[in-house]
Amino acid sequence: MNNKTNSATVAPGQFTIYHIEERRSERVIWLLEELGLPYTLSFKPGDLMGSIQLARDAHQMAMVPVFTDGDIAIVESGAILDYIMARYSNGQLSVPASSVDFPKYIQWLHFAEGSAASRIILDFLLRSALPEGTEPSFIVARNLGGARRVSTVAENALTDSPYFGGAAFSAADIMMVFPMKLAFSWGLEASEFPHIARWLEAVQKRPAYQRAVAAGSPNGPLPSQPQINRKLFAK
Ligand SMILES: N[C@@H](CCC(=O)N[C@@H](CS)C(=O)NCC(=O)O)C(=O)O
Repeated sequence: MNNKTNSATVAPGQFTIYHIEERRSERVIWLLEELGLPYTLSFKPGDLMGSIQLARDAHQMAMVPVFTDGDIAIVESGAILDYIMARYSNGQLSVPASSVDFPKYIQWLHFAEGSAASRIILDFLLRSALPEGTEPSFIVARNLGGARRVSTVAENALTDSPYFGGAAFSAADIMMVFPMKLAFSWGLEASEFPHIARWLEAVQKRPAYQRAVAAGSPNGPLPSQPQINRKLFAK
């Protein structure tokens, strides 16, 4: 654990995940645990800036996840999941283009970062920055409520489907957990989104998820940060 990769000498198929506890890099750990593929984690438990520095040494973007496979270093968690599945999963955890579930799968695989995470985080930042009692401008008002909007679409998708990718658990679910947990942690009520709550509980019970959390958060859950208003999305 926590080895730095010497990219000049590592053979393809030897994976390193640059990680920060409870962040998007957990997706990559989870996928590799589901697939039973070995990996090395590079991070400094409890040291956010130390972990970012390790990521910066691996990729100029200096964010996590960075994924290295031999000499290859790539960023973007969705692209990393696609890369791993395309090269190493033999079809596991993806949905073939010929399946009736393919449109759902491909939409949610990309929605997770493209719309869900980005709108939830923007909503949170706008609410955090808006002084109390201030009337938001038109453009700010248009973007407030993004968390509820994307969560409502996700909730509706799960009314007739156990998983985001349709009938079976897939990489689309691995991608969607991060933004949905974020929305709940910032105040969206599970009672208002019962299908998401049911799905979150089910997928987080998976043994591979449990192993990913144990590996990625060896000191247990991060302490809560009192400076973050965790109820910003409450009605
Ligand atoms: N869309 C990217 C987002 C990556 C991202 O923003 N990662 C965060 C942690 S979850 C990060 O590294 N933040 C540190 C920074 O940007 O300085 C992905 O899905 O990989």
